[in-house]
Amino acid sequence: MRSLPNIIITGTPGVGKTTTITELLNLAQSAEPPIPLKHLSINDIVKSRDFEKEISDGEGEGGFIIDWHSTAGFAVRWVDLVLVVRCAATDVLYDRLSKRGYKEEKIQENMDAEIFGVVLEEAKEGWEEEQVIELSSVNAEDVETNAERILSWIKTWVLNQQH
Ligand code: DAT
Repeated sequence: MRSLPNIIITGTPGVGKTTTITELLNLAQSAEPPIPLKHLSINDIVKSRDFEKEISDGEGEGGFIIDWHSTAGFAVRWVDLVLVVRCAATDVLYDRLSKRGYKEEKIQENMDAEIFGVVLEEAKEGWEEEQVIELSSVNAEDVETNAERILSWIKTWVLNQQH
């Protein structure tokens, strides 16, 4: 049994996954006692390493916060919670993707995926309803609120494991 949950933070590119995880890790580090979470950015490792191995090797300890725009390819048993970050404000999402230098076609593709909730539907196909949670991330305040919520879920998960 893991001592910390593994969590996927997923969602369309630009919704705020990495920003939320950065804030979460800051909060976890300054918690008393600190909670040793590990940011696993699939973007950064997918080309060079076998990410399945990375997660399954760490299965005993847990605490992986997986940052990826899809839940496809992850074994359901590895992941305790799937958090789907959403940005319903399409103008805001458009600006974020455009600042990233995405071409118009790629922006539209991602906007459509966000509007139709593609990532959320995919997550619901794999995990139980109570394991899949949507988090709205439109403004800076949302980042903090969402990170605090995630940390409190992690603490609750740990307590539940002990009983
Ligand atoms: P993702 O990891 O989902 O691709 P990101 O965390 O890199 O997205 O965020 C993309 C950009 O949008 C980045 O410049 C930070 C900004 N951003 C994300 N979420 C935000 C929020 N809730 N409020 C304000 N800016 C946000």
